[in-house]
Amino acid sequence: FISEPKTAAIVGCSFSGGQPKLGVDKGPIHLVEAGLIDQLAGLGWKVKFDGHNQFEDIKVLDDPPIGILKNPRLVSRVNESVAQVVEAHVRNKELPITLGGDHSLAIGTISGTLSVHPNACVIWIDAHADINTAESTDSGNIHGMPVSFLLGLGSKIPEFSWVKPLLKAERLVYIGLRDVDVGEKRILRENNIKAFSMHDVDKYGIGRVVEMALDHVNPKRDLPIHLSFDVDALDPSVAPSTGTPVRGGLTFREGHYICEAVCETGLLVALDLVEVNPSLADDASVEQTVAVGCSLVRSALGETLL
Ligand code: EXY
Ligand code: MN
Ligand code: MN
Ligand code: MN
Repeated sequence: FISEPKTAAIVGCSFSGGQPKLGVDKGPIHLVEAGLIDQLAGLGWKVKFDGHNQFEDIKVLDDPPIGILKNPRLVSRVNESVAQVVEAHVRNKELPITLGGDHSLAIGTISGTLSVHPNACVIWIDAHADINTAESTDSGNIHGMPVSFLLGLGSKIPEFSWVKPLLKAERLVYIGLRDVDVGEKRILRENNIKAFSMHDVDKYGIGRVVEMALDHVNPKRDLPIHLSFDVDALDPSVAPSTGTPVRGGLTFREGHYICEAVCETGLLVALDLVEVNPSLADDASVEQTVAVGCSLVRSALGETLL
């Protein structure tokens, strides 16, 4: 799907409005300062980067909760803008690499991908299912909800009416889950959504899990893939600087294996790397998490394949 020479477009999204902890908006700055662009260029990619998106032009002066949803207007408008940017890159046959920022940004990135490739599948790597609806959320943090918006589940919030339910449940698969709310488990069951938890990773091994995940969403290996990677899928010993760490996560190699296997399909059309929060740990942990983030992106772009 990507034309030669392959072009990647870095979409740095300094955004934290989908959750309450400051600092996650600094994730993209740290990833780029760590040398990500040169690293990708070193792999033979043409890399476009026109500065971090700070969304300064999006002014939401009054943003009271809708129900218990926090910052709903800001999250909506930022994502509408992200969707346009991602859509333009995908249309242009460039690979958008969205650096977060919190995972609410996937409302925009996946909307952008699906508006160009309606048949694309989504591989969601996360400790969490991020599928709460306006009814089921306990926290009101929209980074715990993007998938329900994309599937069109739960009551409709007029503020988000631009989000079209373009994602079909059978084109979505999760890997890495281990902290899923009771209401989310019901939503996964009722909508027949395929999810591989850490229990499955232990039971089958990551190789088999990725194969089963691809067999489910992409049985003929002919559909475009959007990979949305939340660093909290990794074990906190591997990626400590993140807002909602959960122990018992993916090892360094398991995380990289997923990126390599997706790269190997040749079907990747968009990548998100989100929830790196450089404010939440000591310097060494921040450096480690940022380095792992860069390394995952490189793997998705072919570094570790011979
Ligand atoms: N399920 C919880 C909630 O809805 O608030 C926790 C969500 C954490 C989401 C992080 C980004 O993956
Ligand atoms: Mn997430
Ligand atoms: Mn998560
Ligand atoms: Mn909860």
